[in-house]
Order: sequence, then structure tokens, then C-alpha cells
Amino acid sequence: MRIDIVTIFPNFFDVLDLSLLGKAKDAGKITVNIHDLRDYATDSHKTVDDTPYGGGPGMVMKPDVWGLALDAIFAEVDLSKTVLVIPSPAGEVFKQSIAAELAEVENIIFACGRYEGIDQRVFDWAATKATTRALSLGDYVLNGGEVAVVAMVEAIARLRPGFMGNSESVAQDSHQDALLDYPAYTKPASWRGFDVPEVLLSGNHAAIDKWRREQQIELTQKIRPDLLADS
Ligand code: 6GU
Repeated sequence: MRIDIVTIFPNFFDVLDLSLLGKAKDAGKITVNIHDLRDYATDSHKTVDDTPYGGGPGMVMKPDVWGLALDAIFAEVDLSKTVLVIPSPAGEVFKQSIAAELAEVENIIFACGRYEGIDQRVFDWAATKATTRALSLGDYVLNGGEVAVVAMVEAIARLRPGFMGNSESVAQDSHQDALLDYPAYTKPASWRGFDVPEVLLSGNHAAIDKWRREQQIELTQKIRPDLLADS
């Protein structure tokens, strides 16, 4: 899988070199290319934004600069196997099922814009070249798409075969089956007056499975009833 990220904050993505994702990159399972949008600016000030037509607050990112950045990446990939993701609070909410879909894609390009946005024509033009998806992390506003893209890349990358040490733990994750995870415990069996639930010490695997399932349903009903309504 090849991932390209276009941003005005390339250093933001240093975090992707850490932990599990760093391992997948090192093993060649995932190639991540970070592109500095300013490299595609054409004036000496490296301008990437301008005032909005029609007035209003904030600045809008220039279509000409974005066009050159995307031209360069588009030239290197098979566009029939490419999805362009536009992180935006106005997008479809990113969830596990979308992560699973994107984990099957050969090339993903993330176009990180500032909150006020990228000139709309960039998306309209890009949509004639590749599949495009506007995706939001959730119902709150961030300053730009970078934080959202780190989250999305991690959620997608860990679904790639061989990425996690234990592929069973992916299958058992919260949200994989639209239920929250059951609570986990390890030794000691008693800690600061709090005891591990008796059933987990019983060695009765059928009883343990049943208890865990009940916990999942109870927790989901209490904290995320919307997930039960969805399924
Ligand atoms: Cl993807 N971008 C911004 N700017 N804000 C967000 C978001 C994305 N997702 C939730 N809030």
C-alpha cells in the first residue's frame, strides 16, 4: 500500500515513524510519502492561500498550488487504484467500516487543508481523475486535517494483513462487530481492594465467552446505544 500525504506541516507526520506503524513502514508493507504543499507554490513567498471570493473570514487554499501538487502524485500512481481522501469536518464520519474499505486500496492520497478549506474546484477537478472521499473524524472542529489523517492512517494500516502481531486481536476489536470491547484484566487478581471478576478465574471458557458478550452488550447499550440501532 502506498500512502501520500500533502500538507503545509510535513513534520507533523514524524509521529507515523513511531511504534507499530514504523515497523510496517520498515518492513515495506506500507510506503508513506509526505509532500510539502509549499514546494508547489510558484511565488517567492511560497503563498498557498488567498482571501475568499464573496468575502468572509479566513483564507482559502489556492487551486493552482494544489493542482500542481496533485499532478505530481497522480503521475506516479495508477489512478484506477487510487482514492483521494479530503479530511474535512463537512465529510462523511470516518468509522471502522470505512477504514476496512480503505485498507483494501492500493494508493491513498490525503489532501490536508486548513479548516477554512481548499478551493472547491480542486475537488471537482480531482473527482474527474480518481475516486474522492471527504471524511471527518467526528463532530468537532480541528484547525486542519493533519490530526485526522494521523488517526485515519493508523486505523487503516493496522487492518493490513500481517500488520498486527496477533490478527485475532483485530477481529476482536471494538467496532469490528459494532459492539464495544469487553473490559480486560491481568494479574494480580486483587488490587487496591478491586477484584477481577470471578468468572475470569474459573477456567470455564464457555462461561467466560458468555460473560464477555454480556459485558459488550451492556456497555454498548449504556455508552453507545446508537451502535445497536445501526446494526
Ligand atoms: Cl477531517 N478536519 C477538520 N479541520 N476538523 C475536523 C475533522 C477534519 N474531523 C473532525 N473535525
